[in-house]
Amino acid sequence: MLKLNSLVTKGAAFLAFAFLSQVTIAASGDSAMLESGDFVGYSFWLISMALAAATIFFLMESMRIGGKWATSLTVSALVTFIAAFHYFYMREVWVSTGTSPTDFRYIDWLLTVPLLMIEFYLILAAIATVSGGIFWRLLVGTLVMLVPGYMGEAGMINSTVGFVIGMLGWAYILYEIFAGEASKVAASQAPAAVQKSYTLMKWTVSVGWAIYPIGYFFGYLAGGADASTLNIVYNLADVLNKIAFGVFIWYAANEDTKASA
Ligand SMILES: *C/C=C(C)/C=C/C=C(C)/C=C/C1=C(C)CCCC1(C)C
Repeated sequence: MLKLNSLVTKGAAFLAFAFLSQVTIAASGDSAMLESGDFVGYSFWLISMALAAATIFFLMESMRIGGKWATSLTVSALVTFIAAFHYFYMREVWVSTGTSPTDFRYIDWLLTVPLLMIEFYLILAAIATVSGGIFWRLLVGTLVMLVPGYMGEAGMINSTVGFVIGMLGWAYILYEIFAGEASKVAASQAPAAVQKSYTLMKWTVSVGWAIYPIGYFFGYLAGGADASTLNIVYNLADVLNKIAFGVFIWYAANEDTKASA
């Protein structure tokens, strides 16, 4: 057992270093130069590195804590991993064109938001018996939120219509996590540490996520927003919505594991 453990840890360390070298290549590659004084460019860079570091942390902790929490922590790592690669690319788009990498944000969201939604299911599944319906309803809410939002931004449908349908999808997600089955399981069966992280996660989905529709509103419905401001705000929002969100899950995993040791 001890042998297997150290083998797994070595494997994880190897993966982490392979990832780090990949990050270094991707980040320094054939990129256009980041100009001194380009604060939006700096914010893309900083978030890229924070996401890469968070990925290694969640991976290593998933190996260390393991057990019933391994999956939740691995999914946190997947979120930051996927986002890190999108951020390398988005930085390139910004640095070489000075325009917002909107398409890539949506591709990133389409992959990472469903994974963030799975986390609500996973942290509850770690401590209680829950139905898969929680996950499927949150997934439907995600698609109703993101697909019309993209179509509205891309000019495929009227931008107000895209916004309104997207808001309904988000409202449905909020309903599920504040008043639906997920919230009931959390309130009635979760130990204190899991309840605490569930609360932080649900407020992240309310307050942290509000930044994106606000950006959409100013960008498309209220006469246009400054691309620099919008990108800095989105970049900072992702620190909360992707990295801190993962840290909340890590907190529950760590506390629950210590409590049952
Ligand atoms: C890591 C990325 C995250 C958590 C992205 C979240 C994106 C949203 C919450 C987007 C929401 C939108 C609406 C609620 C209305 C329509 C426009 C959207 C897609 C920007």
